Amino acid sequence: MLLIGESLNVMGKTIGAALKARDAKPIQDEALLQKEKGMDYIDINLGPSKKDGVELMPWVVQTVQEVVPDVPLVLDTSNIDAIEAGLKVYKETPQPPLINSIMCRPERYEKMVPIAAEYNADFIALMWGPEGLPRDENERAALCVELVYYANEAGIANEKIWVDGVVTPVNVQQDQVEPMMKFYDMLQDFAPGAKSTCGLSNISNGVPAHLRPILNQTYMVMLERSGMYSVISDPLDDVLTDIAKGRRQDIVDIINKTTDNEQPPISELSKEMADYVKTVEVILGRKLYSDSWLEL
Ligand code: THG
Repeated sequence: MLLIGESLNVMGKTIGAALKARDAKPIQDEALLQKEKGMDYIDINLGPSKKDGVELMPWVVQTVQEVVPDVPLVLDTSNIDAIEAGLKVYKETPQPPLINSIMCRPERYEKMVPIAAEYNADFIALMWGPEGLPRDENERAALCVELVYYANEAGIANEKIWVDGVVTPVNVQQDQVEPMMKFYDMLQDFAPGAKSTCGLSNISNGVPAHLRPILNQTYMVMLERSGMYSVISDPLDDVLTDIAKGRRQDIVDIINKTTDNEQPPISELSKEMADYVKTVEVILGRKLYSDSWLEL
């Protein structure tokens, strides 16, 4: 599983202030930390960045590339001109830069696909359509086919398209989990060779901070089984990174066994493993979500 670090983020306290002040040091420290933590890509998340994105994005790209020139970057803002300005100054990395993201809305993708083509960038295809969030796997598939077809016509191969089905928080929408997995299960049928990604931490948005890691970790393992290629994740979650890099087969096994209803009784498991069993059941909607799901 490839990892994209999420925490170079305008919403963060330290990073937000550093971006505003054009203070390079905290941003370079964050980039170095993410590399040390094993992130394969770094997401530069500037939010809407309407006012100064065109000036800010190239500054951040250059600031980060000064210290980690070999780490490919993800340009994350809804400001299209800011994305293009970032790509203009981007110094070649072993993998191409990744545009985050292109929505399945003609007025967006007609502008952005040509930019991806011109700069040879990969892009995240966000399954967010003219009517917002799709309701199920079939609506996601229909949106995906439309955008992939348009990109192919512009000369972009499926291998350069990273499909994001849009993860929603489990505590408000438990019923979106299954459609997501079904969508990724069939992705290769209608977009052969396409890559995939998602904002993993969205699943635990609004959940008490100490409970977020186990939800994120469990959901990542479940998505990997449906072919997920990469996730945007918290670089400070060392267990998540260990799982992603194949160092925690014990956790993968208990999660997959629980998905298949073949887990041992809770009483025979360590507290650590029992917690993963309970978390799978909440994510799959076998148990109703509540913040105290691990105590039940
Ligand atoms: N898909 C795509 N891109 C995305 C998302 C997605 N980019 C943004 C987001 N979703 C993924 N990135 C984050 C970044 C931070 C958090 C969640 C997702 C997060 N941060 C903590 C919080 O808000 O509590 C800490 C913030 C801080 O640093 O203080 O949860 O879905 N393509």
